[in-house]
Amino acid sequence: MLDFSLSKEQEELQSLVRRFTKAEILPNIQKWDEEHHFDMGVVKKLADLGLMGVCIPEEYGGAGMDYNALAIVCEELEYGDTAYRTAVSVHTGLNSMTLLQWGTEEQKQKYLVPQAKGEKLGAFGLTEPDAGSDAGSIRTRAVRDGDSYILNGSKIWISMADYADNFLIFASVDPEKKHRGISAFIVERSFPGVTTRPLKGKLGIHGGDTGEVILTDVRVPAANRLGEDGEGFKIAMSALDNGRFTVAAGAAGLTRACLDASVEYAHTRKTFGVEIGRHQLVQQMIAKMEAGYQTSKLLVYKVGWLKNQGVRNTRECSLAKWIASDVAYQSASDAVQVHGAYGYSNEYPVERFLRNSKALVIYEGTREIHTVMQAEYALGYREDKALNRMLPAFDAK
Ligand code: COS
Repeated sequence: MLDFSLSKEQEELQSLVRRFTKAEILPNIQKWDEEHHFDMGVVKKLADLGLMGVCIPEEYGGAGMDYNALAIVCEELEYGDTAYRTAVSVHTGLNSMTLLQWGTEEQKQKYLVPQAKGEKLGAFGLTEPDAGSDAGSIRTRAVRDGDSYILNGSKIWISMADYADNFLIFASVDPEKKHRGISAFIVERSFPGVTTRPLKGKLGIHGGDTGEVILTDVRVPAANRLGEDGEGFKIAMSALDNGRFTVAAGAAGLTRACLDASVEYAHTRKTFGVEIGRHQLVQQMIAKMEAGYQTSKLLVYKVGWLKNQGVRNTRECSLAKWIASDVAYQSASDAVQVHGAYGYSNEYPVERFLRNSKALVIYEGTREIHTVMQAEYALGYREDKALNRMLPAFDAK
């Protein structure tokens, strides 16, 4: 059966997050963006509503909804601002869902439960100054020492670095084995030797937190290793299958924000004696936003549908992330164009949309990485193997 409708529960969730964004984010976001302020009060309220672990099963402290519920949360939050969707992406998509997929029961009880409840915040540390797209080349080292590992290295472009309680850190236990020598570790901020510092000078997401995580002789118990030694690269990639899903869903929200702002402006601004919405070249930009929004949503919900069945969705997720982020970037650029000179100033939100949208085409796999992946799938050079641990299917009981 093919069903494009939202369930009653999903509709209620959508209207809850829509109201939340309208009340808590939209009235403040321009000021927060100007002041480079990330508001933890918003995260606290999201946690109180159960939205920091919406698709985590109830037995692990989450709201127990399906994976498309996470897409709904991300779309609605990014309608307000990319910063808050990014917080959910790293906390739920990249960290908590990875614990759900790969964690032992003990690790889930200790780390996933408080994260799903939003009592603790999670982040994800893969990227390094010299390893972004080429994630298999990370240099952070983990050396076994009795029943722990000693970690040294640094991670960069880490969203929520300054606020997270727990990091999922990827480090090499055997550099000669390249990507097969990487392991994954749950690292608490409180572990001696962990320091973070914010990154300055970003083009966009001024209302969000991005930083560096520096690890200096950090002793991590072996019990905090996720999966086996050498499984870290697969764990990172499977985490990205969830993170990219949240980015794609958020991108749809950003595109909808561009569309709504452009439609409103096109009705109010007049040139040549008519509102600019009557001009066909403006209509063309608006039509492309509408088509892009609908296309993005179809791709995103298909990925959620696959996740609900517990099947691998790397290919579909990469496609959704690539298309939805490209659409958001193009829509934001066109939204500025529709607004003309006013769009170039912060009197209207579209300049923020344009600055924020650029991040979407870069993080969690650049446009170019996803283009190559799609070509490799189509050409038969890339094939997804079965994994020993899958994200659990959604049990609709
Ligand atoms: N889930 C689980 N395992 C995966 C996987 C996934 N989604 N994707 C790949 N793997 C496994 C493969 O099965 C392969 O296993 P074996 O070693 O047993 O053969 C291994 O990981 C290596 O995969 P692959 O051959 O696909 O690696 P490549 O070097 O060809 O490509 C790309 C990897 C470029 C696709 C990858 O490095 C990538 O996505 N880079 C972008 C990183 C990124 O998004 N960074 C953003 C960080 S967050 S801001």
